[in-house]
Amino acid sequence: MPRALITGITGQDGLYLSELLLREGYEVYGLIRGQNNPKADLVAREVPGVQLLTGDLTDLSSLLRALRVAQPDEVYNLGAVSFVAYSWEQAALTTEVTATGVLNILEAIRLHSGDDPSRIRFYQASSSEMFGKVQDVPQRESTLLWPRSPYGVAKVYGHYMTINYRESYGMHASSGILFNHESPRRGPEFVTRKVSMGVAAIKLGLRDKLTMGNLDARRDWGFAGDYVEAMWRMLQQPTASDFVVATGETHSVRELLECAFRVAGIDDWEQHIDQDKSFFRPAEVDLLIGDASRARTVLGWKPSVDFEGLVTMMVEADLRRLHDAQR
Ligand code: NDP
Ligand code: GDR
Repeated sequence: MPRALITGITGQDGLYLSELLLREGYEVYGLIRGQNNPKADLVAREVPGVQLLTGDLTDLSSLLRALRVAQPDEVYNLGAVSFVAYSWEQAALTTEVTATGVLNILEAIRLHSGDDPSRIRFYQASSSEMFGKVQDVPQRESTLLWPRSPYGVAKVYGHYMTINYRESYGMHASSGILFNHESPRRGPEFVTRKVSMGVAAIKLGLRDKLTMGNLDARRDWGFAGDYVEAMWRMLQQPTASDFVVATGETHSVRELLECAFRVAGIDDWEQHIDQDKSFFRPAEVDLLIGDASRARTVLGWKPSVDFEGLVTMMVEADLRRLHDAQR
């Protein structure tokens, strides 16, 4: 039975990835931080079968302990301070977790593996946010990185450190440059979920307005369930490398709103939107669109849910959830 250790188990991707690995017959361990993390219940409810180990990406010895217990064949490093807007407010913490945390887990694997650092396969959750002020359209593996947020800068560090451990120690370390991926499990601070929850509340008459930031930003949005499949496929390759994972379609936040209100059967959507400067970012990433040809050719990966399907899935899930909560 293969064994996997996932950091960031309580997040959106941790839940989808552990479902996939359990389906594939893995023994799955998840790293959870804090002495009484309230999301432990969520993990137990959504993915029973995952075994939780206490640890933190900022604490090297806790990572070594987790590796000793889990004895994993594969490690997926999904843990991060992942909300871009927040990274300006806590840039040092973001650096500690999202950048130095990657070094800590790589170093823990190297120390734990003894003579053969390649025996544990490693996945790093890199991000399209590293492309920032984009230098190519669409963005691919070879596009110059130009991050625009403390989060993006931290991810660039983790990305290059992963490549460096691969080249220095022969580790099987791969980096997935994933574009935005969403789902009904997305955190409420991210724009797609903020919109799906807000639209559902407006539809059920629980509120009238949704306050947004920049409506012109464009993102390449896919479904998280598809993207964790790409992570897993990367670690099944004989050699490690880096892959862009994206749908190849881009939509603005305005189009996201139009689509979400349409799904809920509301036509006069602009009446329900306010804008507030506090939701704008000090430096914006205006346009992201990924070229996932390499993932398609080498991994045989392609997305199964399009933009309309994704927004429909999220709005319908929030309508159901709110409706049930009212009963
Ligand atoms: P989430 O924000 O949903 O989850 C982040 C996870 O990191 C949570 O489980 C959180 O734990 C954990 N975490 C935070 N701080 C620490 C720490 N100090 N030590 C250990 N774990 C910690 O993110 P997603 O699931 O959406 O994303 C997964 C990864 O992929 C992240 O690294 C993200 O940056 C990256 N990524 C995401 C994309 C997306 O569109 N979703 C696109 C590209 C990359 P807790 O619950 O305790 O806070
Ligand atoms: P992003 O996702 O920054 O791309 O990072 P987010 O959903 O937060 O923002 C997407 C775009 O929407 C604009 N926007 C708003 N965003 C939020 N959160 N709230 C608003 O009210 C709002 N109005 C407009 C933003 O300005 C931005 O342009 C996500 C995270 O999952 C990262 O961890 C990951 O690496 C990248 O995706 C790829």
